[in-house]
Amino acid sequence: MAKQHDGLPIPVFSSLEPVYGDGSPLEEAQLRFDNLKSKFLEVFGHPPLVFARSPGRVNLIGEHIDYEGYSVLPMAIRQDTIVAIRKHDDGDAEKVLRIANVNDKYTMCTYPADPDQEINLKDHKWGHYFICGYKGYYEYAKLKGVNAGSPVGLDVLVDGTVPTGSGLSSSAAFVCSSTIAIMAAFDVNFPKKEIAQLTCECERHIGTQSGGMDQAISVMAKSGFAELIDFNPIQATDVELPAGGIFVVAHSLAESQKAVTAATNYNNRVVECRLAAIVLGIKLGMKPKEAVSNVKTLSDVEGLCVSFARDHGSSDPVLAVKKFLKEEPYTAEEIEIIMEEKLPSVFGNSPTSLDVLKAAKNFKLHQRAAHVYSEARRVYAFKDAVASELSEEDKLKKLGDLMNESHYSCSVLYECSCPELEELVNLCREHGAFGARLTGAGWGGCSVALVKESIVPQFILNLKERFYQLRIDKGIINKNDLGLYVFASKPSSGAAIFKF
Ligand code: NG1
Repeated sequence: MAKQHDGLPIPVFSSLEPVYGDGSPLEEAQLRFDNLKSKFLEVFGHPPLVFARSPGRVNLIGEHIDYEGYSVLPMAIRQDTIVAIRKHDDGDAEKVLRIANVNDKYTMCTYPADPDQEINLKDHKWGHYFICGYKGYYEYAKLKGVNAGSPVGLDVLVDGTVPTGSGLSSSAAFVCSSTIAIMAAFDVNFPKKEIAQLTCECERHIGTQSGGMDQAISVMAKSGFAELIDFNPIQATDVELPAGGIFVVAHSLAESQKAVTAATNYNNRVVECRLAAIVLGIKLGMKPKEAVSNVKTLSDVEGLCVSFARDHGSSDPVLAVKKFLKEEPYTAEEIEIIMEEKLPSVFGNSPTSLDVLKAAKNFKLHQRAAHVYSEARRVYAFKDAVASELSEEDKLKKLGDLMNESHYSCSVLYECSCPELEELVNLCREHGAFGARLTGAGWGGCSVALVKESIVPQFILNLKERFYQLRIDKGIINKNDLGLYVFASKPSSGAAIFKF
């Protein structure tokens, strides 16, 4: 394991090579930057002042546990979002944020240059993600005592290559590159781990109660390494993956609209985990009032669960889940009796949680807690296997097994898979992957498979034939775009600022 680098500020480069390497990735990047410069001039009548880029990510293991306080193990991918920005002068009359995109699908969004503006969640617009970063910058500057000056207008042009709704964190790539571009425009830089924390918090303005993994890896990734990301406080530790294995990412072509489905999917699980934690706390001896006010996540009651397990000759918190949480879904009334409090009053200060309560019929506390505790352990088992004395082949097999177990838990206990993902994961295994699983929030999006390097081209060909051909024939995707949907990925580098 290499030493930590997360206390350094975002690197500033005057050329593309340190981030994009050489050969065709560099040429591709050069084209994108040239296009951004000329389009910026065309749209705004001025050249951009500075650029920031932040990558998407693929999570290798540790799904839906970051918001419960547990460590996760993702790596950055090559696909990223680049934000070109220019700040207006203080004296300029028009105090407006103009956010344009190189992709015509996204029409220009304008917002007032007001850091205190509320984001209209009922009217979802792509530009809202920029406003998350904008609000976040001012909130953080205030917290740090940095004079952010009076708000001025900003011209912004965005170019993103992370597929949206794919579980590869296009949203975090956008929020992080936006925040860093704004900072760079104001000539401010902070340590990476502080920016990771700030971007995680500000992306919540979009209405998802996100955990922080995506922003953390996007900001702190290092080329050639996956990262073990810890929370509270956020930190990243390099993890060198075994040679001979490559991660292949494949899109299920089911788009997962996380912000739109938050009340029944993502935020629903966050709420269920909190309820499971409170009920466990009470069953393990806490007073209901104390549990309701102090227990926020399953990690808060893990100690109690482990003590219970120890008394029964184990160290596995799932033992307490099995003993104290019934498998049948709980009704709201059943939970309210245990908590001695009404659900809306427990979540009264969180409008997005109240939306969950309105939409939920019942709550699967046993299953969600069992997933979180077992998945948290798999992350460490994965990290330990990487560092172990096993042969390369045995290491890859062990990692593959852990990925398969993780998928089973996501699919059966956490119910965040979908038929297309199940089909894809099964095909990956059938065609020789050591292991395969859904990655990211799920309910659509991508799978990730660990594959022996020597079989990668054949493996991808098999997926094309068995999964994508049918979809090409039906006109769902274009044959020429296949490379966007299935690709092998090496760990890429994190956020950067470019001043040319
Ligand atoms: P996706 O939807 O894949 O970007 C989301 C969350 C993560 C994490 C994963 C599930 C955001 C920005 N990201 O990722 O924090 O909880 O789901 O492991 O909400």
